[in-house]
Amino acid sequence: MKNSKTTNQDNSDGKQNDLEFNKSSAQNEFLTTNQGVKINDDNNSLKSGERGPSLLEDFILREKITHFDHERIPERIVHARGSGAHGYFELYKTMEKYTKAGFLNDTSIKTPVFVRFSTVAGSRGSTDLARDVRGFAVKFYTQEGVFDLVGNNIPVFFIQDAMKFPDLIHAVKPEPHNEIPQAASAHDTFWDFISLMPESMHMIMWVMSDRAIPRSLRMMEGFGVHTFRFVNEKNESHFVKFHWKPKLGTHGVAWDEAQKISGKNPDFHKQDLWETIEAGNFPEWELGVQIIPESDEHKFDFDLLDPTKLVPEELVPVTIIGKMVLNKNPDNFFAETEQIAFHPGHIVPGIDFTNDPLLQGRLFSYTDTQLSRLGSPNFHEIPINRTIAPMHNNQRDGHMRQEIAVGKVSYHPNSLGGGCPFQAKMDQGGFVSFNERVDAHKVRARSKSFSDHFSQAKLFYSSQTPVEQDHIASALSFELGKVEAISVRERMLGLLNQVDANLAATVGKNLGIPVPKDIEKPINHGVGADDKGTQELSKANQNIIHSDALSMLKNPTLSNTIATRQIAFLCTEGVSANSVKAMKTALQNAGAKAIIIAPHLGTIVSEEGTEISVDQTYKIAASVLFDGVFIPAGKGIADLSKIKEVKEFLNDSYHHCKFIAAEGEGTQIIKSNSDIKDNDPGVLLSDTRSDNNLSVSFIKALGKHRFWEREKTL
Ligand code: HDE
Repeated sequence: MKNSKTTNQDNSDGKQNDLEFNKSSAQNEFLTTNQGVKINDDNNSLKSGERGPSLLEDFILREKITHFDHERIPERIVHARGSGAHGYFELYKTMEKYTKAGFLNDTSIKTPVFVRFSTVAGSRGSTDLARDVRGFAVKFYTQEGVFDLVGNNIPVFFIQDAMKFPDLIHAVKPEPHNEIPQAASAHDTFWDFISLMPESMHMIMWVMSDRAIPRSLRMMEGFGVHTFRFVNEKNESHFVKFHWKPKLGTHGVAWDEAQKISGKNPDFHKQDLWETIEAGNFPEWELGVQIIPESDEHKFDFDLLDPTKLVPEELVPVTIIGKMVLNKNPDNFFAETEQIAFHPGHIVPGIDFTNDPLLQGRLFSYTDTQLSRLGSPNFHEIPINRTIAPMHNNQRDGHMRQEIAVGKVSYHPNSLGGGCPFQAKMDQGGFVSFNERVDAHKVRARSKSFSDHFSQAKLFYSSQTPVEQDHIASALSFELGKVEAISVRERMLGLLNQVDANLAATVGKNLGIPVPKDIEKPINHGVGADDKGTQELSKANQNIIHSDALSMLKNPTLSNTIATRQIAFLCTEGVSANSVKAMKTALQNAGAKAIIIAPHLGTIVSEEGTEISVDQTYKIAASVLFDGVFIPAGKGIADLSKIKEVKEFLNDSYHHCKFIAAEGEGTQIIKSNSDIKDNDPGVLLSDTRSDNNLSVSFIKALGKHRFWEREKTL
């Protein structure tokens, strides 16, 4: 029954209760075995005499060790490294013109969600700051069943057909003979594969950009990647692309910084997400859709079914329809973040698939993978995976079945069970696939309309600012510099040359090899046999050579907020408490956090004689873990020059293009550092103590995130 679609029911509570039911706490309880027998001694195994052999009959020891032996489950074959959070989705305006999905029709419904962010290539224990695509998977617990939007932070993908996915992943994972390198694409097998797959060039531009090294999971865009369908009550279909736009803007870090963060704090993103949610600074994203009428399917000079292409926002604007707020950390990482099972095939009435051949392959893969990862077709019964919609069917048994299905009828049709459970008609909320007409020959081929691999790679590259283009060239030089096979490097230069000749020349110079004149023919994937693709596309975006939305620095939705940014205050005994307080208050009022760093923990005594609590020492703190740095005034501040970590801190901040501010005596620390140019516009100095103008300009500067222009002077 389509029962509660129009009711104003707070579903977030519904899900919480469902999960609550499975929670356990040992507070004020006896220790027991799994069978509920109270344990008298949990420190000693049962032995034949105090110094004798352990006895096989020790059911308590055996139960404990056996359970321990099986605590690990296989990690995800891709996206193993992840961080998750609970939250909710709220709709701003009804989308009923396009879709009948209840949670996208009724603005009074608050839909609970669980989101899992991930890297792709690394193992479960790998670093957060690997250069990689980030998974952005959202499970909506809607009143009509579970809808999973299993996307990435990049709107396109490496390959066009599911057939190539195992090859792509084999190529990027550590090389099989020596299991090196972990969580990195900078190695021969990855670039060998890519150099033979021109269709990956658009995605490669994104992965070599700073999108692949985000500052925070909270500062990434998300994309559904494939074209999906919205289907309305009249059974009309529109194509739809999904976008998540972060309220905090989209920001990356410097590559050298990413590598250092991986050493200083490999859990940087996981911890950042956890701590901001604990602090009540709930991250938010707005959900946007690009909607394309069925009649416009062939209007573009790319194919909507090709997952290596995006629809430029200049051609089809993104309409913002709602927001997602993440407001609760999981209680148990394993039970929730690890056991959650996403699937692009989890859709609800009103949403449907297209024939994107990558999406079609995914529709098989995700149930299949849970069978080996979670071990049973009953993974939907794990609390985090349960639907909040009523669930009844004739599926039975299997490993670890939780439900006790009563009665003898487990088949349809039946008369002995009164015909229950009933099939739902379409107007009762039954899912009916969109009745797309398909009339074609059975072929193993790729559509001709998929064969332009470079136009959008060029569009992406040319839409970047010069700084962003430099970062792409540096990333490619790093990655290909780690490749040993010269032939692979050469082949890559040939492909890059088709994106941008200057880019290829810069990378070639760094690699010490000329850009090859004869470009190797791309591998032929059997393009051209499909009848649909032979249609002439009408080249609607031929004129788009620039799209600001593709650049992180020019993106019109760029946010200048400094909310939740971490600013390091370099302090020591004799620092001015007034100077610290004035800047700290100004930053806090703007939503940022001041972290007091000093030679020792506990408290330091200020110039004014008051005590200041210390958050971190110079042994723990590192510039790469902060967004900006401030050196306060104070008679004792000159002592900072005696602390060797301070120089490293400031130099790293400077090299990573962070904004640096100092006032009063603090300015001397900058002026005496020969590695820092004190006339650099990103270095803000003031001789005045507790300078209000300084804090105003520092906050404004921090809102720009980085002073990337400095790179030219380094
Ligand atoms: Fe996935 N992918 N994928 N993928 N994917 C998995 O499913 C797969 C693809 C994505 O946080 C696996 O439960 C195939 C595109 C995310 O749990 C697996 C193909 C996009 C996550 C799988 C793709 C994604 C996965 C591994 C090509 C962006 C993590 C464990 C046909 C739109 C979800 C699992 C989480 C996870 C297969 C391509 C996103 C093996 C076969 C394109 C965010 O089933």
